[in-house]
Formats: sequence, C-alpha cells, structure tokens
Amino acid sequence: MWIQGNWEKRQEGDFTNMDFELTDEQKMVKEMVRKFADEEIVPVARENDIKEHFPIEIIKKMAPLGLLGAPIPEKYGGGGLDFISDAIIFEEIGRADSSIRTTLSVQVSITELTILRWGTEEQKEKYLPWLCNGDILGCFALTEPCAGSDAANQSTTAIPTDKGWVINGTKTWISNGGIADIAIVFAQTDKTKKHKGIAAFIVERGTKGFTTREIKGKLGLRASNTAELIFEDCEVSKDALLGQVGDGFKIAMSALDNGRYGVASGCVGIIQGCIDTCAKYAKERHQFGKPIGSFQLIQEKIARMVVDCDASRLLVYRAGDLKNKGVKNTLETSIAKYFASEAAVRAATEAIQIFGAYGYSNEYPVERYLRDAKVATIYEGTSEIQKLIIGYHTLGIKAFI
Ligand code: COS
Repeated sequence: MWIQGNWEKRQEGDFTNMDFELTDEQKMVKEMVRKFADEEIVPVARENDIKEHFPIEIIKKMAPLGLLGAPIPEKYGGGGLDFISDAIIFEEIGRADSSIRTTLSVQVSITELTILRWGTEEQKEKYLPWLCNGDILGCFALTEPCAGSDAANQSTTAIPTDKGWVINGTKTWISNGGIADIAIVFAQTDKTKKHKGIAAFIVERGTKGFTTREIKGKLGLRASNTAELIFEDCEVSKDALLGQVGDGFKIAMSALDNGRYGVASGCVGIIQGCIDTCAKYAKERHQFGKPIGSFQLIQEKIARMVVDCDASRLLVYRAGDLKNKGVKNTLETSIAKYFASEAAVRAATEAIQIFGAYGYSNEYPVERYLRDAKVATIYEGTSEIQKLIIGYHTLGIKAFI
C-alpha cells in the first residue's frame, strides 16, 4: 500500500538529511589517499607482514598529507575535516594494510580525539600539533591482563601525592604501545568507587618507572606494534591528569565511540579489497574453459561481498553523520563496528575460497585480509560486547551487571 504521508513529507523536505553523494572535498580525499596507499603501502604490505616490521617510514610520509590529524581542528595542527572524510581515510588505508590503519586509528581516533574532547587547553596545545604532524605517536592504555571486556575492573592504581600521582600496574595488548611517545593511561584511584574512581593520565615515554615490552607472534596485524606497558612507582605530575578524577571510565567509553568507528571504516576497506582482488582474479583465472567469474557460485560470493560492503559503508556513514552533528552515536557506532567487522571476516573467508589454493598462500593478499579482519571482531570491544550494547539500547536491560 502506498503511504500518502511519505510523499508530502518528501515535498516538505521533512526527511533526515540523506545525501549519498560524496562532496567534492571527500572525493578528493578518497582519490588522494587511494593513490598514496596504492603507491606507498600496497607494494610493501606483504613484506612488512612477513617480517613483522612496523613501517614508521610510511607513517612519517602520511603526516605531510594531513592523514595523522584529519578531524582535528586546524588551530591544533589538524586538517579540520569532517567524520565522513575520516572514514574514507581509514577505509582506503584499511584496503591497503590494516596494520597501518590500526596505527592511524590509535593515533587519531583514540589519542588525539580523546585529548581534544577531555584535555585542558594546555594539554591540547602541548600534544595535538605534534601528534598531527607525526613528531610524536600516541597510544591508549585501557586493557589489562584481567580487564578486557570488563574494562571497569582496573587493577592499575594511581595514588595521589603532594606533587601528583604514583601509578602502578600493567597494561597489555596496547597498539602502538612499544613506539608511542605518550600513552593515555587509565588507573583506579579508589577501588570502593568502582568505575567512578577511574582516572585517565597522559604519561610520556621516558618517565621513570614506565617501561614497555613488545608482543610478537600475532595472527594478524603483524606489521603493527603491540606492547605491554609496565608502571612501577611511576610518578607523574598533576598536569598529567586528563579530565577530572572519576571521569576515566567515561573518557574510555567516549574514546571507544571514536575508536570503533575507525575499526568499522577499516573493515569496509578490507571488504572492498576482497571485492577488487576477487573481481580481477575471477576474470583472469580459467577453469573448464571459462573465466571462473562466469560461474554462478563465484558471482554469488562476490555479490554477497558487494552487499556487505555497501551495508557496512552506509552504517559507517550514518554513524559519521551523527558525529558531524555532535549527536551521541554509541549505538550506531556499535552497529557499524559489529556488522562491518563480521562482514570483513566473511568476505575474506570467501575471497580465499575464490582464490582456491592460491588464496591459502601469501602470494595474494586475501589470506592477510582474513588474519587482519579477525582481530576487528575482538579489539576495541568484541562482537559480543557490541551486541550487548545494541541489546541494552533496544531492551533497556543490562546483560553485563
Ligand atoms: N560515552 C560517554 N560515557 C559513557 C559511554 C559513552 N559511550 N558509555 C557509558 N558511559 C558512561 C555512562 O554514562 C555511565 O556514567 P555514570 O556512571 O555517570 O552514570 C558510565 O559510563 C558507566 O556506563 P555503563 O553502566 O553503561 O557501563 P557498563 O559498565 O555497563 O559498560 C561495557 C559495560 C561492556 C559496555 C563496557 O565495559 C565496554 O564497552 N567494554 C568493552 C571494553 C572494550 O572495548 N575494550 C577493548 C579494549 S580498549 S582498545
């Protein structure tokens, strides 16, 4: 049945602002980042993965293009770009190499945007311009050996002193942890207050009592840097506090709204990469006297990837649109992250199937896509956590207390 009201509403322009066309600026960003990724990242991605080499040289080349601070206001050295452009950057870098996309996400989404949102003017001026121009790298230290999904259960402590704070504890699985110049570190100041006792600190590398230990042997993201951070009577000044004492959990959760957006966008890139490589291969590879792309079962696999890619991208853009409007977007970001990360695993699995035995070797990038996609269903909140966030927003009932 035709619903009359819809047409009238449309005439009045009374629909959500939905414009599926990228702006000229966004198209320019896409073209520029794709060119950079194809020229600088794709040719060395395989080698870096094999050698577990963190390519600092590529990160440094991204800075002059403005990629290390795209959504940060120009007054702090950023590009002042919107969040759809931000997603486009993550997608294009993610299409080339998720290890580099991870480094970029940590730098921009959960370090810079967190300092921008919660930092004092002094902290913003002290750190943001150097993060944006790549002189320093950041990391986000929330996870602990016993605090993963249960992020509020922090064992790291921060005890106040006359001069500032003394931090003790261990963080683990920290992306960029071994090479970052600053770390946003979460610690408990008063266990009786549970999540309301958590505080966040900006701790600089070189501070006495702060050491790192690199974690090697990961299934994927092998060219990204992951480390354990160890704090032993690590003294920081009062100025190191980010936000107020007790704001720590909110800071972490709001940061993850941005971090999960970067992960979801990067997964769109993985799916797009699967489509591009599979479409090319399916036209070149012949079996039974025909290109395999002419077989219905191959077309079905590629069609599913295309649908997953479009759906993921649209979910990302919806979350990005809310971010541009400054509207709370935890639910929409969780939906995008959950869907896109699972879809990336599906796409990469099918991509290997299309490539057959060749897909099982690192001669082609599809096996790396699968290894890299898998972690996106785990880090920055597992798929299970995203579903519980979605469930809570739908039912109003918390499953995790
Ligand atoms: N932005 C700002 N504040 C937020 C927020 C957000 N997105 N989400 C929650 N908060 C605030 C709430 O408003 C609440 O504040 P008050 O105590 O003042 O009312 C506080 O944080 C606690 O919120 P809530 O009770 O909803 O949190 P839960 O303990 O129920 O959250 C989940 C549980 C599972 C959602 C959370 O622990 C989580 O996301 N875990 C996964 C952690 C993760 O992703 N780890 C990956 C490693 S980090 S790279």
